Amino acid sequence: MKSVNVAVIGAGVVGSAFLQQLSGAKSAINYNLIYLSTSKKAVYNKDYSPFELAKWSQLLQSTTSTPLSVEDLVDFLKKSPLPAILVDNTSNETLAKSYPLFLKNGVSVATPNKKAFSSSMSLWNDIFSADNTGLCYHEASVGAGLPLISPLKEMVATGDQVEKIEGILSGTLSYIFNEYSTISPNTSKFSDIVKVAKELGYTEPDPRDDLNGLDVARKVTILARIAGLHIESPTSFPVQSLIAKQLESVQSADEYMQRLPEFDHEMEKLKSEAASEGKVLRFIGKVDVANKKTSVEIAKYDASHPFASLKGSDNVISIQTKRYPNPLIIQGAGAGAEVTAMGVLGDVIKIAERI
Ligand code: NHO
Repeated sequence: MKSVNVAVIGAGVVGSAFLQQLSGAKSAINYNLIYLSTSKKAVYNKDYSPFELAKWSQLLQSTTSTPLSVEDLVDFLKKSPLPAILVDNTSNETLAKSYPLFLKNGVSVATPNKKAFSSSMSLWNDIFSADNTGLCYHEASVGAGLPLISPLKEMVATGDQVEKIEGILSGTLSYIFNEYSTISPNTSKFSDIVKVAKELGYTEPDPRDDLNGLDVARKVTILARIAGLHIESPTSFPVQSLIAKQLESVQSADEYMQRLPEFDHEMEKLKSEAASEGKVLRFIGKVDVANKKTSVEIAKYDASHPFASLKGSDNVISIQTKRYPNPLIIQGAGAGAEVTAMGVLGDVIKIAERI
């Protein structure tokens, strides 16, 4: 039976779900967990002997070892007697920037961390350099476990021409707009919906981290680059922020939430304008390949459009290509630990089959 060595960094929301799924993976390959770390602790054996997956939590609790530095981890994994896969379940930027080092040394990478793929173009080029001997897969960096990146890459690799990509790519903002702007008119206030989303744990602790549009901009950067556009960074194209100017500098999330109702009229105006045209508002990312334009903005959609009938925190993406003039629509849960971990484990299995 083929075996691979797996090193996992990060055991938070996604990391724990990933470890749980790894222990039950239905694959013809054997996955040895040989390294596991959080920001403070690490578990590993210098002789690469694997530890029992089901006990990962106790092992992390009882260990007194600290994480290896990036350089030491690269060294440890490149000398692994079996093919090695690094799973980055953090949102750490320094680690993301070190992927080329792992990949050049034959260590493959699977990750939901958007940072590496939406930072500078030179980092992107280093990650996907033909000289790398490791593979890098990042399906869960956009749309959690939804199959978006893999089919898009396949379209491009087989010579299709991507013309337009449009999508609702944030689970949080999907929920907020699906509740706020409905096909049958409602009287909900934007501030009330944000409050409920926060209470349900759908938003970041400070909802401004969702409402500033940067998370969507990072996802748009990734999709646009796969489609062939040179996007220097997620701040190099227009991104509409949903935070009122006056509330940008407010200190705490609590104060922001308290003052949010003062600005309900601004969104209300857009919502009633859309309703008078039989449309709904959605917060979308757009890539127009022919015109080399990308954007993140509020857009209006007819009640009959697939984006208008979206439910809960689902994501949806529409990909129009030369071969798919009627766009390919991919829709489903785009947020949550289970589906995100599934995307990461799916990548690990693909890598293991190919290395
Ligand atoms: P946590 O729960 O904060 O866990 C991070 C772990 O990394 C901790 O164990 C921490 O100790 C460790 N860590 C941090 N820095 C480290 C370092 N330098 N060295 C070693 N360990 C370090 O984070 P999450 O939520 O588990 O997220 C992990 C990654 O998955 C992030 O890159 C995140 O962006 C990505 N991700 C998470 C989710 C999610 O469900 N939480 C989703 C997608 C991607 O689809 C999900 C989602 O909800 C998306 C979004 N909220 C939306 O669309 O609305």
